Amino acid sequence: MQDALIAAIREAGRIMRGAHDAARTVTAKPGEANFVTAYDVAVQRFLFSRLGALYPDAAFVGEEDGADDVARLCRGRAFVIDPIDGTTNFMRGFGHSAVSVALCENGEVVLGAVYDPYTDELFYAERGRGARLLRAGESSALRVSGRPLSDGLILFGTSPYYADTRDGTFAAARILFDHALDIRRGGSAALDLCTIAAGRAEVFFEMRLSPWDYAAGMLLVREAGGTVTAPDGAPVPLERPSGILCGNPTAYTEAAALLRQL
Ligand code: 2AM
Ligand code: CA
Repeated sequence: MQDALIAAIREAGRIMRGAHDAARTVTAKPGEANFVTAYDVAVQRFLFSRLGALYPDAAFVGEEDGADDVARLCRGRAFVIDPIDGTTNFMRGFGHSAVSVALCENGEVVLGAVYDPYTDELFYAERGRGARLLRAGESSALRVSGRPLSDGLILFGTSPYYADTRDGTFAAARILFDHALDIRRGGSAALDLCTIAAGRAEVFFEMRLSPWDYAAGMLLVREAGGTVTAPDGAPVPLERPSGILCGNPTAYTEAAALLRQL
């Protein structure tokens, strides 16, 4: 079953990778910097149909289906899918976007997979069984780094479609930058979470995201030994949008203390 699921996600990534006319298929969704391409819709349809055949008892919630049914993620089995996380990068040919798939059971994420078709890296976790990186036919364990904040790379997202988060975002970025090695802004929350899980950076935050952006990556960070909460330390819900603060346990604790000062 897992092999078939992983094969479906890789195939979804190939659909993305094969897009050479993405910019021409863009339509705007409500809100600033909120776009959808024909590929977002096609990849989501492909995954709903392929995974629906593999898991006939599961419900499906996706970024592009318009039906705001995230409450469904807390009942029974349900997939939550972002067909292309990092759509703005995808439209511009920036080469940093991913397919994100999470399986939830009664409000808990039990499986998370994020595939970057540009690097061919597939980040995979099952609850209680650790997180792995599958690449070029090899599988290796994912582990967060042990670096403190002072030696840390900080990843963040700007939630550009929500004007009310801007001051808080840049105040947080500034205070973390002052206490860390440097900052990065990549444009795909799912890949940011995987970058923390892989120990390539130390802290990630974004003030407002949707469950399809973070469900899979959140499990990956936790299974790799990291800590994930909302920016104020509260638990992250699955049934509504939330901010995210995560990192290796040491850097997370230091970052959370700094954000409490704001
Ligand atoms: P997307 O590309 O799938 O839309 C960038 O700041 C991160 O925020 C990306 O992971 C992006 O995902 C996500 N994002 C974009 N628009 C959003 C919206 N309206 N609500 C929540 N998250 C969004
Ligand atoms: Ca998306």
